[in-house]
Amino acid sequence: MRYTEEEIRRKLQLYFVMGSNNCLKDPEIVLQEAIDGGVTFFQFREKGPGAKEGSEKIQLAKKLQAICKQNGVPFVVNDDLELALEIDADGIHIGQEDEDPQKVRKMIGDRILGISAHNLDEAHNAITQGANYLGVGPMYETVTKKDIREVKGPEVIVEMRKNNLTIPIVGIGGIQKGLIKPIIEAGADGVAVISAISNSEDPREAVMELTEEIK
Ligand code: TZP
Ligand code: MG
Repeated sequence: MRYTEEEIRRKLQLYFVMGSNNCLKDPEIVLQEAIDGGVTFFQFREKGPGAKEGSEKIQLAKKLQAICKQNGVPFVVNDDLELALEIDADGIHIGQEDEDPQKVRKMIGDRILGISAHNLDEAHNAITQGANYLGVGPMYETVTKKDIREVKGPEVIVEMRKNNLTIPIVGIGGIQKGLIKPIIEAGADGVAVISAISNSEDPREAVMELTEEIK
């Protein structure tokens, strides 16, 4: 592993997920400000309406990766194995409907593999298939992602911890200021957010406010 399990766990504290269409201003500026505020992990998720493709997507990925590198923030790519390997990302995040995790693990070697899990069964499977961390959600209602599963809240993380799953976990989905405590108390190592940071006029300030709730 390039990152140990405990390093991943610690870095997951405030996990920023972002693509260009989530941003109110230049994504490079949003990411830099978010990192200045204390973001500890980053996922490049370039999808949905107006998302960049081909060489434009690669160029943006490289720019955001460079910002992460300068700041010691792990950089993972959402569901694009080819891109992750081409730019030598720190890892990849895949959903239940994406590529086969075992195939992905073979391709990425010891890079970070994050898998979305919505219930205990999916969590068990993801761990068996080599996940390094789980993204669990949606915690709350969100408008950022259209094809989401049923909202189960932080309780689904409680269930995973009760069943002795010790893998690093972040809660995701609809997480805004004031909603973080129940997720951490449920046993999550951190929270993953898009709009709470990317839709803020002041991403740095937004991150500082969110971080305050995790500590
Ligand atoms: N996966 C489950 S919910 C979600 C993703 C990518 C969207 C999270 O966005 P937001 O704005 O933090 O609710
Ligand atoms: Mg996906």
